[in-house]
Amino acid sequence: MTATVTFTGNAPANADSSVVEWVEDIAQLTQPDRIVWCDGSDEERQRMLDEAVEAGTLIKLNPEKRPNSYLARSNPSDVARVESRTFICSEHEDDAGPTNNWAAPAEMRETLNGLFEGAMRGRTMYVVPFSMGPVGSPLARLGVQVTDSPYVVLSTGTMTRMGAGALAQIGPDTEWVPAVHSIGAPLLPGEEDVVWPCNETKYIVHYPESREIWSYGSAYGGNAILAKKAFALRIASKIGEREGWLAAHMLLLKATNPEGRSFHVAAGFPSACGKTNFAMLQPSIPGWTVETIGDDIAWLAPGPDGSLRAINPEAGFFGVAPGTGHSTNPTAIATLERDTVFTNVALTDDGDVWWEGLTDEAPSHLIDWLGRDWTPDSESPAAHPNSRFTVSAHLCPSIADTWDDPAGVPIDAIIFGGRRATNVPLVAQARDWEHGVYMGATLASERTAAAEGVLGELRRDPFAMLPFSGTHMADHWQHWLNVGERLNDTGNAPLVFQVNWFRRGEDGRFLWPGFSENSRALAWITERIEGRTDAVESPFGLVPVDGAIDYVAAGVSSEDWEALFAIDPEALNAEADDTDVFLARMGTKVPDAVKRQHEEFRSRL
Ligand code: GTP
Ligand code: SPV
Ligand code: MN
Repeated sequence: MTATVTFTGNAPANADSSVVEWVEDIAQLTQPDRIVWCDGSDEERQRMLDEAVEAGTLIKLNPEKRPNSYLARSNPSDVARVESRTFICSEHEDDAGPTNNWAAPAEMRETLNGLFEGAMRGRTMYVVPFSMGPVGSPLARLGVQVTDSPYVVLSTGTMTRMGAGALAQIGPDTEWVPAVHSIGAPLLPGEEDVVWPCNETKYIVHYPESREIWSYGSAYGGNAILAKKAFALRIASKIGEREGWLAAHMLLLKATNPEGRSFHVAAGFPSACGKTNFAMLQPSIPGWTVETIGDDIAWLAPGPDGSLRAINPEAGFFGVAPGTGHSTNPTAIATLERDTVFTNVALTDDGDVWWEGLTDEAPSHLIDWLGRDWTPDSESPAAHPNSRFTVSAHLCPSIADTWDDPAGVPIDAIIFGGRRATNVPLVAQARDWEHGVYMGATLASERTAAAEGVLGELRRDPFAMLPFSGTHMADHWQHWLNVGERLNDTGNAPLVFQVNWFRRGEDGRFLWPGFSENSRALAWITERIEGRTDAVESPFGLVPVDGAIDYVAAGVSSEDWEALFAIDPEALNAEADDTDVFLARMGTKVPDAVKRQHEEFRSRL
């Protein structure tokens, strides 16, 4: 043994040697001042919250307004996922595909070794074991992240089952995903720290074959909470491909109709396109209830009975703040009453938080997300458009009691959706699984603030996974076709649908009120599952017959209702041309089934 043992001398006695040795290696490389193994206890969390307040990273909110809640303000350069700095370093470039940044693993390892060398000097390295999915569930997976960011430890504590319970699951033969994270801001002796240390240089790197994650330079969200997008989607999509299950950027919900029949739904919308809101839906239709199972990630696996079983691998919500208000998402507002960490929202004069859309009227004075005085006359928004809340799932009043069932829930319907001002109807049913895969594969959406880039620009976001696939996108489609075949064989394949809450009129306003009224599309979907309502053919698939959805009760005029389903042949032909270009860009791996479906789409125009 070398002198380096002092680094890991404080490892829990039951920590598997594979973990201890890895921690030791990373400590050798990054040279932290000390190592803390996180146990996930309440005392540990409180201690870290207090320390983060002391360091200025967190501002404690007024406990009378919002008990045990905090505000973090990030560095203004560190506010969203950086897709341009995210890499899938598979052995072969062709396994990453045209939608991912790729670099040769050996080359990337060399680059990262250089960056991580001494990166944690002057800081504490936290060892954060976690389980994605209920601890011990056959569908759950284990990981260990090391990080020098207390904010990231606190976030991972909320978003996963973090601590001693997860570590105890790791034995000599257990597979676990190692995730190395550094903010890349070593401290010289005596150097004063800043409230949100990070580095201009950023790398979010995945090695799909060896199932490793390395992240450098950012402390924000998906860049840094590696359990989430890096593990539960990018690495998991690769694992799922090998093992026959699906990692999806999807919410999970349970809808119960007035007769008491329940349906489980998985819905994939791109970032900031309504998953949290749909998962927490309060139906406007009397007699219906919706319960929440997950709001961002679903793992879907064919079960022993031939049904598609789903778990939410996460344990909390990292949700978009702007637009979340009493009138749009009262369930989220109730969830956030206490025990919440807010990031990049505004601070009120009485020590509470505010963001655009929380209330109809803005307070007369705020401190904005950059720490500046703000009034309603200010030019820029008070909260960053990608400001977020981090809160435990069990604080959500609509959480289903089956949300953490180790066996998962059986999925009845899969929905794809995006932000589409034009072309895409409010709701349509795929003719079959293959058509559903085509819907997912050709999904497009207008860009949001969840990632860097030009807002509003239409981009393809297949399966809402463009930034999250650890594999070649066309391989992802083939994998969905393969899983569908297995489900079809048992007659248990879920029905597939597409929705669009964001179609606009010529005057630019949304044609559909959205939010609680989305229950009307959801109810129609369940009626299709039950075979209770007819549908008519359209180029997009099967759409509701007249009278099947009570749009008048939703406050929608008959003109707007028609516009929500209007077909503009010229615009659709242009979109089909664009799909040709897109499919060509995806290359030779595009499954024949997807090409066939595209030809069929054209022939129906
Ligand atoms: P990620 O966490 O980034 O994956 O996003 P998400 O898909 O969970 O999106 P979320 O539910 O947080 O919604 C993002 C934004 O869309 C918020 O500002 C919502 O207010 C808004 N939004 C959600 N549902 C609707 C809807 O039905 N209609 C309209 N007009 N806006 C919506
Ligand atoms: C998303 O961007 O889809 C998110 C937030 O859910 S993050 O975890 O940062 O990816
Ligand atoms: Mn997301």
